[in-house]
Amino acid sequence: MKNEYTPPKVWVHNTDGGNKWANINRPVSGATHEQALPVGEHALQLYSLGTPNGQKVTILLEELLALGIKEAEYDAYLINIGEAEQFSSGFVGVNPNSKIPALVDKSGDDDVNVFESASILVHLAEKFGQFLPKEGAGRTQTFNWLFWAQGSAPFLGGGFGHFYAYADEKFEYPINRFAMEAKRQLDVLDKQLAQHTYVAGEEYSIADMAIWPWYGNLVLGKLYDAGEFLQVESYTHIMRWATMIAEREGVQRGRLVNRSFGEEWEQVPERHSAADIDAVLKLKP
Ligand SMILES: N[C@@H](CCC(=O)N[C@@H](CS)C(=O)NCC(=O)O)C(=O)O
Repeated sequence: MKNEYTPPKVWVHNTDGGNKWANINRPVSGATHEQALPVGEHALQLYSLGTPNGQKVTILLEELLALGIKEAEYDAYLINIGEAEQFSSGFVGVNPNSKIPALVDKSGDDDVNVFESASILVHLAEKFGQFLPKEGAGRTQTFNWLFWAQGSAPFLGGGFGHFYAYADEKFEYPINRFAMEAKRQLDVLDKQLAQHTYVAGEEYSIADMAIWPWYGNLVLGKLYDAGEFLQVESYTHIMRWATMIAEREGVQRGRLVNRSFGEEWEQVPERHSAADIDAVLKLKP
């Protein structure tokens, strides 16, 4: 394929020609404006959006609440990344990396800021003693797959999803490269799920909660509309697992939180109590 672009000697930030998603980023970090974050009444304050990375955390919180753990009650505020809200001074104060999800745990003497979705999952799983084995091979296996998700999903989202679904122009080279990697990852996961009920073994864990929002949503046709292109039906073990996880009440509730897109019955932009989700689920056809 002919390369039409010759990189200049020094890269220059060019905002022409990008789409909405290309243009929200800058080559520097830090706040662009002064704006404090809202704070609710619960010990856990979540600042997020219902993308796959955001869903990981709200699924875990709803699973903890489903177990009857009242200390897992949380306020979830919407951070609209399309409107640059991740660059407010308040958000940057919690997460210097300006990406959702971010959590403030106010349960102790000092507030604890937690960012990176996997760090939030581990923080909450350890705090409440759930969904992460306390020791041994099961704990390591859970971490293996949790970190697999953190390392792999950016190729699915930032790579395949960006070029296949979001980029205004479709380029063969990056779509080919990232489709191949997405299918390789799906094959890795399919083979693991051929041997085990859940991703990290026979127990449901934070590894499933990290992986389902990306790879589960993808095979169930809820991400990028790429099912036919990637032939997702052929990953029968992922399909079995994705369908089983989708039936969990905690997952059905958690995936709606901080969602401001999709069907009306799927949107719970802010959550302060169970009633916020109940009210929206009543609209489900
Ligand atoms: N590795 C991070 C990735 C988080 C991430 O990429 N968040 C995206 C939304 S899914 C975001 O906030 N993007 C805003 C931006 O890039 O400015 C995590 O797992 O928490």
